[in-house]
Amino acid sequence: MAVARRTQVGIIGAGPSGQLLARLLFRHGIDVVVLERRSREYVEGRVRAGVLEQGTAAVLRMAGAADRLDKCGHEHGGIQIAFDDRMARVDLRKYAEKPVIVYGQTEVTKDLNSLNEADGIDVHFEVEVRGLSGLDRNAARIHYLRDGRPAELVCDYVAGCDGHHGVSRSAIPHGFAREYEKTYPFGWLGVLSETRPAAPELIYCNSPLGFALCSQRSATISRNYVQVPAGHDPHAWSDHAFWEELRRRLPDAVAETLETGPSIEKSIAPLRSYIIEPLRCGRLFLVGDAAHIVPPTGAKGLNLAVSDAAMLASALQAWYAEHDESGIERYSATALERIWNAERFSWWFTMATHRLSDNPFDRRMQVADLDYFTGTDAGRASIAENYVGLPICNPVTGSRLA
Ligand code: FAS
Ligand code: PHB
Repeated sequence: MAVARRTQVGIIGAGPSGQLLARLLFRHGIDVVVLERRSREYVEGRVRAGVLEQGTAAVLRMAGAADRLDKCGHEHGGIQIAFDDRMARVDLRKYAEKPVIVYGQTEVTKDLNSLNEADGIDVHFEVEVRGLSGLDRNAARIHYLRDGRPAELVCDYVAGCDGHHGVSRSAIPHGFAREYEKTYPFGWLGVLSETRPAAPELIYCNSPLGFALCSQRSATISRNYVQVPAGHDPHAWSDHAFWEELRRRLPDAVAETLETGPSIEKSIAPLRSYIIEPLRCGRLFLVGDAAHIVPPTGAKGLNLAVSDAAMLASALQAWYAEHDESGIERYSATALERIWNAERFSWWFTMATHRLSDNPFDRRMQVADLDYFTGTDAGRASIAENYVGLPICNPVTGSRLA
């Protein structure tokens, strides 16, 4: 017999969007329950994003979850773009008046998990949500398995924070939503290593052999990527093969001083652009990767998950505090405006820096594109304002949230 529990907001997924949304709502006295299918160790062990926008840091401060970030995060005032045997710097402070912060997603997740546990927020790991019902009734129901036994969570609203491969989207009736998708014929082979970063700032590299990215987590931990064909097996790549390929793609001056070492983690992320519209279906709201996917080139995925969570939290706070429905009504349109901007930038930056074809014209167009965007004030300002992140808007007031 299913065990029914009641809460105000049921949250599916304890990734960054789910745990942050839970924290923002809890701190406004709203009752939440988070249901996560994986173990806490598994979730915290996933190596993903590395760059936070200032808006993301501001939202984490609002959630009381930025102490370690403010202590250990590294501000980066620029990024390097290497192409056509040259390297161009985009000065983020000059063209967008702010830096980005290098601080791994794993650290954000650990911070949120620890703080939510310390505050007694109702987070359940290793319980798998199987489906939703009642989205158009006076209460929604989340059906899940706990220790193999069926259970139900009855809630006013459901936040689908369950990532691209979650269940929440499947609860949307066929024909209700529109989906937009582009799958790229390549992925990113990423290696985490205890080696000195290749350079003080991130280097995005358009090489005739394919894209490469030199990123970092600290002064002693590097995160490097090379573009590989879709479907490659990360285990087919030895550490030596990875470092040699990365070295071949980097400018000589960087390759010569590259410090190599054993991989701590090695994985391949497929590249995809995806959006579903609208982000609301009755009592269900989609948040983060459950609603959209961007190629990681623009470092937007995690940052969009944070801005969605902040917007939905503001909307639900207005509803529970003043029965003001305006934010709930406007969450989807407000979030989608920022999401489409990030999708465009991530798509553009991917198409400009990755090996797309062997057609010499295509490559020459990429060089002309990067020449313009790194060689003019207008171009550099465009890259900078998108890379540091566009403002986060409050769907209730229409004013700037962060
Ligand atoms: P998440 O996918 O992080 O979390 C969803 C959670 O829901 C998961 O913990 C999952 O276990 C849980 N879940 C799913 N189905 C469930 C069910 N039925 N029941 C209960 N729980 C369920 N972004 C960047 O900016 N830079 C990067 O370099 C980068 N690299 C990435 C590499 C990979 C392999 C992936 C997949 C993503 C990467 N991203 C990157 C994007 C990533 O950071 C996401 O944007 C971010 O994790 C989104 O957070 P969430 O929306 O919380 O989704
Ligand atoms: C990372 O450090 O993992 C990272 C940084 C910037 C990106 C993507 C990934 O655009």
